[in-house]
Amino acid sequence: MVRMICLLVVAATALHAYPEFQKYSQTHSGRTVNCGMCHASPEGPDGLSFGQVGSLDSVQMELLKEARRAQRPGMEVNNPVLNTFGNRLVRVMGVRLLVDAKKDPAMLHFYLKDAGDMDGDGVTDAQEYLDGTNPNNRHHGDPLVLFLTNVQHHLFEIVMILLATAAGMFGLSNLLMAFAAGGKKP
Ligand SMILES: [Ca+2]
Repeated sequence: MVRMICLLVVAATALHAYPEFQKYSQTHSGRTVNCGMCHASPEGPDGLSFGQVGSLDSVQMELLKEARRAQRPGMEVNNPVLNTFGNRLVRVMGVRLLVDAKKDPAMLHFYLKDAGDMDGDGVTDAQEYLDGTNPNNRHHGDPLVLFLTNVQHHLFEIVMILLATAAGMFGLSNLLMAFAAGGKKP
């Protein structure tokens, strides 16, 4: 009986899935994008596993319902079947705009343009959506882009280390020359 209720809940929630965004991100980037970009479970919201609708307790079900009522942008939500990025999407756009954007998934990039860089890897959430990388994971992305971004972020420290190294080598060189000069007989 409990399992049947869970399956009914799962069937109902399928209406709220957003595979259009996953498909767009995948097509645009050429990367494989799973549901874990926005959802707590990489398998998506529908199912009985952890992070899926069928596994939620009564408190989490209330949070889910509350998040689905967040029609307007700017409302704080904590949907247990979404991850941090997914909840941010709902907060930035609201459910109504999100549903509208399913018709034109490229619009998600437009709405996210001021949403920042959630994982702090230097690549904006909007760009990660286009790149098909995980906005929740600062280590997931094009290695060259992440490397250049990190260099940019730590440029001051890198310059300081290079200057200290150069000064150290200059000092060592002078010291060795002094030793060499001191060892010569007059
Ligand atoms: Ca990022």
